[in-house]
Amino acid sequence: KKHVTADVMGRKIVHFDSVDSTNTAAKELADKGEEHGTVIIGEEQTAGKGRLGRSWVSPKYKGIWFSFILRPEINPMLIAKVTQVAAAAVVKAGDEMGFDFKVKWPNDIIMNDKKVCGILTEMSAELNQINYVIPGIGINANLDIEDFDKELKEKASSIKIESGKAVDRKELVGRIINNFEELYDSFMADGKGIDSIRICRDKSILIGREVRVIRGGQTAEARVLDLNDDGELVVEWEGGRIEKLFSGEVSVRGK
Ligand code: BT5
Repeated sequence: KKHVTADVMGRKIVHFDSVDSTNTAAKELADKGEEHGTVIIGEEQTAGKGRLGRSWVSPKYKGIWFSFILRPEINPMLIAKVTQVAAAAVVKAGDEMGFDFKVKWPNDIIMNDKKVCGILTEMSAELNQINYVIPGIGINANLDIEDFDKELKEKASSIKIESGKAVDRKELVGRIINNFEELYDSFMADGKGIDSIRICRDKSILIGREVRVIRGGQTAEARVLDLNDDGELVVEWEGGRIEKLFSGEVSVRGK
């Protein structure tokens, strides 16, 4: 805990040597009333989750697999912003430690065109009331090439592989928690999360690129014009129509 100087975030840290998923564990704790700001960390996840039911490779001691329990009083429509706050907190920590992190909207952190971190934000809400929001962050800190299967090697990597040296996981997670508190407070203050969005825009790998957008099982080609102050991806479809995307799956063409 020596790297955590934040007040509320990480005031309590629940640590597991092994856990199915820190998001699932966080939800169970939150259902029992666990308070805002608690962080759940697992040294390994036996059933790490990606989005849309996909799985997340989470070998023991090599990564940083963790989740926050948040109880914000915001419109459930705003939960995508929590993902941006988390992404910005990771990128800022990378900057502080000299890692060249880029952001692939909405939830991936990239080094040299390979994914080194993913974010999964889950929520429990009734009517227009949020009960809790759980952003889960998975960082491939010290994974080795052998930790990825043939298919994953093509698109995934670790900070250790890309930077050539092992990462101090405690320092990195501490910095992320501290940055998360600052950026989350700023989001609560302005209701938009402008500071986080700007960090994500500055480090975006998508702006100016040709991408493939997958929506409702359909694929279409577009050029990314901007990440606007509302955190939406502004794209121009082939043919010239401009649209703002609020969430979705985007892949860089030719990759
Ligand atoms: C994500 O999903 O990128 C969200 C990942 C969130 C993981 C954290 S770890 C702590 C917390 N607890 C959890 O159970 N989850 C969160 P998505 O964009 O759907 O990407 C998933 C896809 O990335 C998979 O289908 C694989 O192709 C690939 N993948 C799996 N493991 C990976 C890894 N360790 N690094 C990079 N890519 C991976």
